[in-house]
Formats: sequence, structure tokens, C-alpha cells
Amino acid sequence: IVISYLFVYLMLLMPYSPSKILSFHSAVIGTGLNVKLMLYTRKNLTCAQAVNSTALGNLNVTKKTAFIVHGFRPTGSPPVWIGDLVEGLLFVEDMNVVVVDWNRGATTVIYNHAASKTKKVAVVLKEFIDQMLAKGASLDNIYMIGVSLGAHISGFVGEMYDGQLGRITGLDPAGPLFTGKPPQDRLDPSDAQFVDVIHSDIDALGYREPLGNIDFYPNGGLDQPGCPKTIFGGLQYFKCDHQRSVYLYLSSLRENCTITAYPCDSYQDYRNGKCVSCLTPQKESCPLLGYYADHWEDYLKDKDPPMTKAFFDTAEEKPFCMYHYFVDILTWNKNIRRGDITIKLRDKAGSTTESKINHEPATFQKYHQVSLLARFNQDLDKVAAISLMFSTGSIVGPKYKLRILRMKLRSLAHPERPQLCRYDLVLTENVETVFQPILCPKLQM
Ligand SMILES: [Ca+2]
Ligand SMILES: [Ca+2]
Repeated sequence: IVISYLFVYLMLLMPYSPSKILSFHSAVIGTGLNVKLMLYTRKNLTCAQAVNSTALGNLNVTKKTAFIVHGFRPTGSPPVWIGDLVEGLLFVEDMNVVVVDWNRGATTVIYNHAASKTKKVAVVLKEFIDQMLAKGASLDNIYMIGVSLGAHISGFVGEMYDGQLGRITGLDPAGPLFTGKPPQDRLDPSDAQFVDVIHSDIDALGYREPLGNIDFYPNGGLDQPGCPKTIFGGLQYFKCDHQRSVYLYLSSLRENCTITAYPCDSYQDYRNGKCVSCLTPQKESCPLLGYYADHWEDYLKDKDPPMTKAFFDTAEEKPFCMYHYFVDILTWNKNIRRGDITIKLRDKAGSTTESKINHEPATFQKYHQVSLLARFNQDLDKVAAISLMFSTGSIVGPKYKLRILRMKLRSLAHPERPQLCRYDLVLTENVETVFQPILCPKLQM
């Protein structure tokens, strides 16, 4: 297993420019630990300033300071997303952003060596933060964003301050060599005042179990839509799921759609629509993924233990958000029917969006209302037409009919929007039925 992970890590994040590949010799023996700290502020957005514990440069200790700590890098080039992350953070808030480049330490074919250096990187960071504190900075204002191995490094720094750091965000924290380790040897919720984690590749490079106050599992956390499913996808096959955590976080800084997550015990329960109310009337929404996840800090830390798992689905590409609706269906077939529902919406302008509810067959029983969770890539405000299709998955045999007494469509994100209804429909299997919805009567159960 270790060998296969070595291979995967070797492939991971290979540079796009061959000239940057280190010589085989230095790659194999590994180079010494050399941690570089590069400071960006709104004054120097594009040109980094090298800082260290004796020279803080432009760093303004009265402002928030975000540290970006990357993961294992078998070659010398910086990760492709670093620039976007720096820019995004400075776009949303006037702060100090310090990129922690421990490339040299991470530049070794041996993942185990890189992993063993994580605690040393943490010590260097502590020296720097100690100097910031001496100059008047507050631990409350320290925010560490750690990617892969970098998430555990952030945890080690936090532990050295007894969890008094303001916040740690772990982006797909590394699994190999860390899974099953005690809290002091990995990221855990006690490492900072608030710890939020995105798990996007729990079946390979990431860490399966929860590690923070809130743990987000996009699309269940195993595999991400739009990523190659086979090795024929090349390098993307190895790193795409893992890196998606970074891109999802980035979308919270840039995109105008916010990703809402639903606290739930399991992905299956989420898909079955069991976890859509966040049960906190004082909150305006369910938890948000990414930069603004800390809006939920007080609520999440009040729980015992202070850990929450949250699930959501994403689209294949930017901006990743999906819009959740409930499709309530009341049927009157004599016999129980099981099958998938595909629903399409069309607005007055002609835009369409589709959702297949096919993760497991829905069960339709006479006079029982079934509430299906539908997820659309677009949020159509004024729905002019709806199409429904019912399928049992069988190609031969009789075409079943689904007799619908009432269907109702309601937005989860916008419960104040009028609900759309339709009565007395008969769906023939695998045949799309298009109709105009009407507003549901008020006070309807
Ligand atoms: Ca820890
Ligand atoms: Ca995966």
C-alpha cells in the first residue's frame, strides 16, 4: 500500500514545465529543510516579499494573517492554485497572506521523509508567529490554511499554542501515514479555536475520518464529478479528487453562488433528503463551505463533542454550486412502484436545468407522500414548465405507469418562494411528461 501511495504522490502535482524538475539525485536523497515565507498584502498583491522571524516586512500585526501551507511536492514548482488563493483572500479581506514554501523539504520522492519533516516545518512557523506576537499580533487573528500534509502541519502549529490559534482550514488533509494516529500526531478540533475541513478524496490521498469542528464531504468525499474515473485520465486521475478541495474553497472567495452544506450522519441520508433543515431558527442558512464557514463557529462548538459532518453535492466545474429543491410526490397506484425520477425545469427565457434522482430507487406507495431531493446546476427563479420522467430501469416487459395525485416543487435555499404544484398526472415509464405548474394553494400541508 505504501508503495502505491508513493507512486501516486510521485505523480501528484508534477510540474507542467520539465525544466523545473529537479535532478534525479537531489530528488532521491531529498534536500535539506528550507522553509521560505513569502508575504503578500494589498500593497504587494503580485510581488511577494520574503519575510522571516527577524524581518516581518510589510506585515501589519494588527490585521488578520493567513498562512497557506501546501502539501507534498515531488518536484520544485509551486502549486498551480497558489496565485488564485492569495488573490482571492486579499480580495475578500485586507489581511496579510503568508505562503509557506517548504518545497525544498517536500522535494523528495520519499513521501515518508516529507511526512517526517512536517513537525520541523511547524517549529519554523512557530518561531515566526512568536515574533509576530512579540510585535503585538493576536493569536485570534492567525488563520492557517493547510493543504494535504500542510493541514497536519497547521495542526502541529496549533497544538504548540494549545489550540489558541484563531482558525485552521484543512483542505483534504493527507491520509497516508496519518490515518489512525492520535490527535497530537495529526490535525484535530483542539488545534485551533475553530477547525474546518474539506474531505474530497477519502478513498486515496485524503483522510476519511472527521478532523475538525465541521467536516465537509463534497459528493460524499470519495470521488468528485468531472474527475477521471480511470488511470487513462493520466495525472488528473491521481490528483483531481484531492485538489478539488482547494478549488471548492477558492469558489467561496470568488463566485457569486455560495455552497451550502447539510449537517448529516451520512451521505446516503443526505441524498435521501433527511438532513435538509438545519434546526437552528436563528441561522439564516445551513453551514457555508469555505471562507465563511466560521459564521457557524459558536453553534458548532456548542455541540458535544464539538464535531459535525456536513454533506452536499457539486457540479463538475466552476462555480460548483448546486441548487436544492424538494419534489414531493403523492401517488395512488394500487401496487407499490419503485423507480427513478428525472425532472427538468424551464424558465420563461428558455433556460433549462435537469436533475436525475437515481442514487437509489424511490418507493411510491398509495397515498404516501415521497419527498425527493433534487439538485440542479441552475437556479431558475420563474419556472414556466416542468417535465417529469419515471423509470424502473427495465427495458423489456410492460411499461409501468405512475399515477400522481399531486406533485409539489419547493426550493430549499429559498423557502419563501412560491411552491409549484400540479395535480392528476399519469407518467408512462421512460416517457417525458411536460406540463405547466400552478401555484400551490396557501396553507396546504
Ligand atoms: Ca493535533
Ligand atoms: Ca477518489
